[in-house]
Amino acid sequence: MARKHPRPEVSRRKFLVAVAGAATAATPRAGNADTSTGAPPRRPSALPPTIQVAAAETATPKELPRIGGVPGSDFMVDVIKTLDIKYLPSNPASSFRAIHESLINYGGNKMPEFLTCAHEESAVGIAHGYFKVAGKPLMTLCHGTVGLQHAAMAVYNAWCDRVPVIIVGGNDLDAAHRPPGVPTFHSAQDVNALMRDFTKWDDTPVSLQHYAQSFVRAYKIAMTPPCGPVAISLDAGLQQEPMRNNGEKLYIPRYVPTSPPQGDSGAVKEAARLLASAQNPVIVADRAARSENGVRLLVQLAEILQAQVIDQGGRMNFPKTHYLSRPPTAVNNADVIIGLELSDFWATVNAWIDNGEHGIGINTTRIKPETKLISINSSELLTKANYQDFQRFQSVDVSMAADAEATLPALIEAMKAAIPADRKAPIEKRGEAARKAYAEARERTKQAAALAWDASPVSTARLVMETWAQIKDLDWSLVASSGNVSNWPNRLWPMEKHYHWLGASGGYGVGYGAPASVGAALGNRDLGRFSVSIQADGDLMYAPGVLWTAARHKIPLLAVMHNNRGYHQEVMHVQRLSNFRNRVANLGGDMGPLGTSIENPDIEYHKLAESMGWWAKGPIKDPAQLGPAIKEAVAVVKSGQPALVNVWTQPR
Ligand SMILES: Cc1ncc(C[n+]2csc(CCOP(=O)(O)OP(=O)(O)O)c2C)c(N)n1
Ligand SMILES: [Mg+2]
Repeated sequence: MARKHPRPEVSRRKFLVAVAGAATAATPRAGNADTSTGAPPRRPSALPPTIQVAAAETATPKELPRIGGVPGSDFMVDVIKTLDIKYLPSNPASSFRAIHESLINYGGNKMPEFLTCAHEESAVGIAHGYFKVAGKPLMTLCHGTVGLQHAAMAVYNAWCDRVPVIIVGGNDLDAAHRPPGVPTFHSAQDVNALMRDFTKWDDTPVSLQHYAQSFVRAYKIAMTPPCGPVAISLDAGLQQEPMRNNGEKLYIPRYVPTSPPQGDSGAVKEAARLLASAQNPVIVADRAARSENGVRLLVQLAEILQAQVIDQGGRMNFPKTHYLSRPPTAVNNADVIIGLELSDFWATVNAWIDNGEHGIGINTTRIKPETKLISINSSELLTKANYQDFQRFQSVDVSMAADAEATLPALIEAMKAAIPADRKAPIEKRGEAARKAYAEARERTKQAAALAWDASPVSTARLVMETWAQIKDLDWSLVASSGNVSNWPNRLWPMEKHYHWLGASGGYGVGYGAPASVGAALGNRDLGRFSVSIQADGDLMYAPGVLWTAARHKIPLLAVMHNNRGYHQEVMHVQRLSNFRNRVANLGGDMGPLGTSIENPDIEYHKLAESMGWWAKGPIKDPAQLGPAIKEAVAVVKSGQPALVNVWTQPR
């Protein structure tokens, strides 16, 4: 539309002169208050430029010097290209400007391709989600002190979730040569110290050859189970300077993957003996299956024993449609329990009840006193002191510091040899009982899901099942389920393939769901799969800028919102404390105790998403409108775009 009163064209040069003159005339002298109103003196909105600024903005710029030779950061790119790193989600910054320039110009922005991120936490979250689909790590570049501080929580989640991410932090080490001011604020003596407690390894290369070794080593360490994040500090000088002697015979070490640690043969035999003679063996898996093969192996082990399997869901370990799939209470009657990559064995066999008159919880056991415990857990090889992700100490009878998936073939073979002929019939009988229990449990779950089916706001079971109805015929992958929807997807969807469920954040740092979904959807995009996430409101608001990254880089993702207008978990915590203390919780006009609601004003997530290039719809409060809205969104996602449906839901 044409303006009613078009402004006259003002050239920049004339504009500067005009502003300078006006500002000089209008600038009141210090302390010169407007005596008529008593108001303090007003500063002009545009200050006159200094002579230097005016000269810089108006004079012909000086010829820039050209740096001769081959940039050090070009060699760094050569090193990166020997490894299989497809994307580089990152927020740009001067501390790594030299390698940034090499990556996009010398490296052609391929392997890796730069993905523009609005927050370092989003960049690491994207890498986290991507790995769980693709099985390959991504690298991110972070801006020294401030960028790494933003990234830290997401790195902690990756650490707890045993996911490799290569974090490269730009840093200007040379105090005598680095630019003063901002770059110095952003530099540190040891920038990796910030995340040393929750990275597997880190280094500060001081030469290009050192960089080549460190980078390949970092990749190798990150990818060796138990996997984990690694950090490399990247000196600005080393990136920026030309290679000395124009090459000085630098070499790039070859990457050869390390095979995962397998359980000791004696311990495997002992585990097989205990399981073979058990009356009621139970398998518990958390981060056990790293691949489709892991799922297959676990099914094999379970069927040989006709043992019930509890899938704690750190990964997609066991098909939910299998009759041996059981809820966590199945440990109660076990006489032998084998835990595979459990993040918390103590809480698997014990309970902590948030109750008790002295303000501390009560510990109780979930199992019989004589139950034998077996553990295969590679995390034992990765224990550090400060952060408490190793959880409470649990004594077990057979303990293997080994990778579960790598140990399963040997355990399966040992099982076959260990089961005596006269045990085969009772084992078969166990299977029959399990089929019956499984069918009954499914019926109970369906009945529970039907409760409040027509409620408005929408029940979480309805949210999850209306979503299911629209995706069930696609090659789908549930990339994240943030917030708490009473675990309905895992209870109701027929999850069978290893990418049907990717597990949660690891460290329970909220704000994982949105970026990890985008990262996982990126991996699925390249494999031709359909990605869907259940997106909580609280989770999205930590760093919603990742929505823009998804639209910018054409990452198809269906985000169905579990918008309960609150930090509902915290609603319950504060309410519970109010109850303990016999006080009425102060709601301050909201639904939950003060400080726990996300309403008044209600966030219009559909508009938020739309503003960043997503197709979006909402807020949907009437359950009857949900199916058609998701159907529309699915069509958009199939065309290659992200889509969000903002649904008002019940709390859980
Ligand atoms: C980084 C971080 N900050 C705070 C918390 C505490 N916390 C745990 S659950 C939760 C609520 C999250 O809200 P939402 O994602 O909407 O899920 P809901 O509980 O409402 O289903 C919060 C704030 C946390 N775990 N991580
Ligand atoms: Mg919420």
